Amino acid sequence: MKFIDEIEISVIAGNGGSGCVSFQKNKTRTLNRKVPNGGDGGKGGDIYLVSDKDMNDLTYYHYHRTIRAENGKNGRSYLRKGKKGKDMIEKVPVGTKVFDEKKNMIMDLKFHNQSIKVAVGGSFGLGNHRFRTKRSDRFTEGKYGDKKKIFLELNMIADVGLLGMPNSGKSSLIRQISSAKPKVADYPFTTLFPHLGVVRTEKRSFIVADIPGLIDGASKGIGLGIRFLKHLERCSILLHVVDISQEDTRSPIERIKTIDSEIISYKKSLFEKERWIVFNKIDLLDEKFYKKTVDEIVQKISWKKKYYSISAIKKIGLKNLCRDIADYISSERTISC
Ligand SMILES: Nc1nc2c(ncn2[C@@H]2O[C@H](COP(=O)(O)OP(=O)(O)OP(=O)(O)O)[C@@H](O)[C@H]2O)c(=O)[nH]1
Ligand SMILES: [Mg+2]
Repeated sequence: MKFIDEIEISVIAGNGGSGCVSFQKNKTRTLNRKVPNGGDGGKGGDIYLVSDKDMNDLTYYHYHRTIRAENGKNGRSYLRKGKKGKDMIEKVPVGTKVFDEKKNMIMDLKFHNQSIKVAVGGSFGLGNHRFRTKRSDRFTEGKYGDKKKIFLELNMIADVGLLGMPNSGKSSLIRQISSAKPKVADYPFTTLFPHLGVVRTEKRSFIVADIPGLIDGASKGIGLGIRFLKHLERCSILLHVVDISQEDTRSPIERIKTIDSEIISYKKSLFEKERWIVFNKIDLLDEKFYKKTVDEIVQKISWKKKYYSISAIKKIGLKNLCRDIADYISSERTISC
């Protein structure tokens, strides 16, 4: 299965139909002149992109690299206008940025049902009835429609982004709290591309993004993570999921620092986002032990922001976490309004 979040496509709008040259039949032959009655052509179809919340990625365009709109039809006799070419309306996921050939952004489709005209159909030609000079056989041709390349880049729109090492339980968490059902398994890199899930709380709903795990060197392109970090750039909060039970060669503190340094190397603005630590898999540890461990970690790394102890599998601490996220998002929206 593919996940495509960047692609170049060609858009070819419809050509305008040409005007017609025709003359009215003069049955009585009383008039010694021809009356022009050729109709105008039809305009070429335009191409629009419309954001749709039900589209996940840009994979559709991998199989549809060229989008064409219909040509306008030529005009006909008796002043009949040629049919307008049908517009082409294609869906893109919410969060798609549209760039022109020179890579200048022309639109950021941030909300559901926003649209942009990316190629304009050619204008129609005029029939000879427009040129009412004597015995006129003048007409004009329809114009070519736009033909160009555009670039689409998806930056998913989510309120909350899940970050962490592979196997820390990010997908297990999103499965428990939201509608998303990414695969969960006991090996690294189970998640290969981002998933979005909607979480519904009493107060409000919010969207969570689960991305593949990050490892050492992610910011230099090692593993899968870096490629997908851009999907967290629009989030209000990042949740750094840490496996507290893991008997790894590295301590949880070292693992936290690894992720921190990867995020900072990727982009400072991402590092400066509101970020909470979520210590997961507490069901595998004795209560006293995990509390002591968590206290030690937050002290040693001088963590000043929020942190939570949860078990994604046993659903411990999830309600509290989701309630706080809903509160945070609501307060942030109020401030920014
Ligand atoms: N005991 C226990 N196991 C958990 C918990 N959360 C996740 N797991 C297990 O940890 C393993 C990894 O979980 P995933 O949710 O796939 O981890 P991930 O962070 O999405 O991993 P990647 O997609 O590889 O980055 C699975 O075997 C889960 O069943 C938990 O709270 N308790
Ligand atoms: Mg996963």
